[in-house]
Amino acid sequence: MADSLTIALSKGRILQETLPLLAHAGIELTEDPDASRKLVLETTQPGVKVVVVRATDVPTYVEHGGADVGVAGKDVLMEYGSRGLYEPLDLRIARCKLMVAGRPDAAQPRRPRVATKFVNIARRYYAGQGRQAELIKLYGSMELAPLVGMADLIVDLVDTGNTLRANGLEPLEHIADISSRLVVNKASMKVKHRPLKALIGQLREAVEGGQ
Ligand code: PRT
Ligand code: MG
Repeated sequence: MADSLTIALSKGRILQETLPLLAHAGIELTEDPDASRKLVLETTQPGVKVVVVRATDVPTYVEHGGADVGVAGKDVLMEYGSRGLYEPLDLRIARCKLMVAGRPDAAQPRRPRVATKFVNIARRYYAGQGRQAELIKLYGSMELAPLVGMADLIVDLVDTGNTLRANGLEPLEHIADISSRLVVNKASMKVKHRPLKALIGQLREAVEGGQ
């Protein structure tokens, strides 16, 4: 029982990019997650399960013991506030940048309206710079807000920049470099120290091997 582990992952790029790292640790899914509607997936290691949750729910599952470990973007962790979690390893996957973006030549008011799903990050960023901003919370498609005149700026993740460009926006200020991190439940780290230490070690090896 002490060797059982539950791993929280989100579907999409985090699942896809984490699976090769887990394979290096000898953990492989026994069924195709894309072909399955199951939320609990068995693996080739008896006792080791993968649970599939929303990306923004990963820290909650891990902090509250719904999973022993998880993989979450640094953006999600910065927004969540990850004091209740250990963050032992940068997996260097799902990399992108958190940026302020807007129309290339728009004059900015002294107190711009900033639309974002990252309101905590944006609040800290503007406060840290001693600048004012009116934050508007959205849950997706932030790029739309400046186009319909609802916001002057957005704070969003940028990878290739194609999404911004397609909407007549450009990156203006860099807030943080983002990659996904392994997070661990604090109680699990004590109670399941041996299997977790082994897992973290093998994942570190996979990351450093450039997998
Ligand atoms: O989709 P869902 O609402 O379920 O959740 P989610 O959007 O949080 O999950 P998902 O799987 O889309 O993203 C999970 C994690 O991947 C994020 O928390 C980031 O840490 C990381 N990541 C890496 C990205 C990107 N790259 C990325 N490009 N997450 C989102 N994007 C989006 C971005 O928001 C924008 O809409 O892609 C668009 C920009 O991409 P480019 O290439 O056009 O610049
Ligand atoms: Mg998404």
